[in-house]
Amino acid sequence: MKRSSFLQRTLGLVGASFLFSSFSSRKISVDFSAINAESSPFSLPALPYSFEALEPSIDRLTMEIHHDRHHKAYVDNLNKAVANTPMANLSLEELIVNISKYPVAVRNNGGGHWNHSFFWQLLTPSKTNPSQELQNQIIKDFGSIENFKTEFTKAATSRFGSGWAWLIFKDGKLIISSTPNQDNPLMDLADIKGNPILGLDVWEHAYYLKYQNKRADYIASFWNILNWDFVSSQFAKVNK
Ligand code: MN3
Repeated sequence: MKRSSFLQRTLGLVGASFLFSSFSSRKISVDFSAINAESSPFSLPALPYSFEALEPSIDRLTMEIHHDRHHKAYVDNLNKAVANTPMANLSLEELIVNISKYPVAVRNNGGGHWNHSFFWQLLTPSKTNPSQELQNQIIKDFGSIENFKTEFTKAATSRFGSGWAWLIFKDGKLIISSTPNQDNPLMDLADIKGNPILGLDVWEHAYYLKYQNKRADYIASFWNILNWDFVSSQFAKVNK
């Protein structure tokens, strides 16, 4: 399969699915296929909820700084890194899947833009549950939902320094992995490559104001605001 179709399958219909999902309260619908196909100049996507919507799990100020400053900086620095180079003509998807060819500033900031655009969709103030299809796969690969959460929490807790924990689908199986910095499993240089269906930002900037050094407490709260509808939609696209 061509890499572009691989990515389109992973992310292409997210925007459309949101329009008809339980997200009717969303103020703005983000079309992930548009983000994937975006090229320079890149832009900061709006959050699909208000800054305070995820309280008390994630506080308003953390969300505001995380989105308006950190994510914006990735976008701005990505634009600077590709300006006046042949990379300015490439889509975010094309940069990410061949990231080993490009400068480290593109890896860090392109990864930062992709990962955060993905992450905002993974959070919701609404109560959601995994689809039956996804539940079955989790039980098959991890024994139970609770055991999956335990294993994912271990990966997220033990990632040293800054990075991400991921749930990816690869060769018919769900696998937990983690990456350093702003790398992700779509990058050609990832240790474990695959389709991400869930990712958790464990950089201190994601939780330090409220949780200080207690990353485990942040991860425990994450399960309360995880958007299982989005994870399920991602899984449905890659499980074909
Ligand atoms: Mn972050």
